[in-house]
Amino acid sequence: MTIQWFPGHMTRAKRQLEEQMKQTDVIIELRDARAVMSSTNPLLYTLSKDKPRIIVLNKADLADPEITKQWLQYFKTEGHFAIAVDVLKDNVREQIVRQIRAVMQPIHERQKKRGIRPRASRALVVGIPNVGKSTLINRLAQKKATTTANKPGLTRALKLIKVDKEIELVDSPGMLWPRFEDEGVGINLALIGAINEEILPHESLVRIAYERIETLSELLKTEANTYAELITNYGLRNNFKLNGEIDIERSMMDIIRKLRNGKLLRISWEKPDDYV
Ligand SMILES: Nc1nc2c(ncn2[C@@H]2O[C@H](COP(=O)(O)OP(=O)(O)O)[C@@H](O)[C@H]2O)c(=O)[nH]1
Ligand SMILES: [Mg+2]
Repeated sequence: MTIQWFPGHMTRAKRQLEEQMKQTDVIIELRDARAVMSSTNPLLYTLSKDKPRIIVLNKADLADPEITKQWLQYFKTEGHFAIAVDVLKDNVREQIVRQIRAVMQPIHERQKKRGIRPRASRALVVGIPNVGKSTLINRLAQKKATTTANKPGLTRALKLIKVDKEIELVDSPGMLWPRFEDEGVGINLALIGAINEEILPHESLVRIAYERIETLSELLKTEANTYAELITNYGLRNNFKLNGEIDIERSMMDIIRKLRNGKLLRISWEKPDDYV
């Protein structure tokens, strides 16, 4: 599911995120391993200030494993904890629980020194649409019962899911909106299927993929010397017809869908070298 964003949506999402953030101790930031920089939003750091953060590069099964390794090294060098996973298959729960304990420990130590008994740590899963937030929440929660945090005052009570004795998870994910204002970001997000492709014509998306992937026509088992030829010949080969003519639109959509689903190759659209 892709969502169209309007300024009103963003304002509402920001307000909600601020509210969720106030009531959480640790942030689990999901990014897409195929577009690690494009799938975040710096606003998250403005809002979360110095809260401990766990970076999860999700959909690593679709990304280039070599580049994912480079990203993990990049975050390590930057002093951040990051893991790369396929949330659908990997056992992420254990890794994340262990890390939440680790980052919360010094905070709990300080509280104990001040005579405060630490309560269960509250974690918030944050990320752009379609990055895998709901899937991760389900994994962490293991269908555990939801409780409600009593919050006096005007704030709406936060629904919490018990992960274990010491960790609770905010029931609804923190929604980050994509940064459309940057064209490069928009392209990467369209290539991974995080945003509505209407932002970019399908033709541009196929052209960009054709320019970036040398072997694209081979992978599609279609002979072509230009991206336009690729679209036509691929439609022809698959017999995509509309009113007796080649259905160009269907041909383009099919290529894009295959790319997004990792049906052609494992690809990362951004690498750390682009950011040094
Ligand atoms: N290949 C792959 N697909 C994933 C992974 N995690 C989630 N998905 C798929 O991505 C889509 C969006 O996931 P969802 O959890 O609904 O994302 P949300 O919008 O952030 O809540 C779903 O079709 C998931 O099955 C992953 O690690 N690998
Ligand atoms: Mg969701």
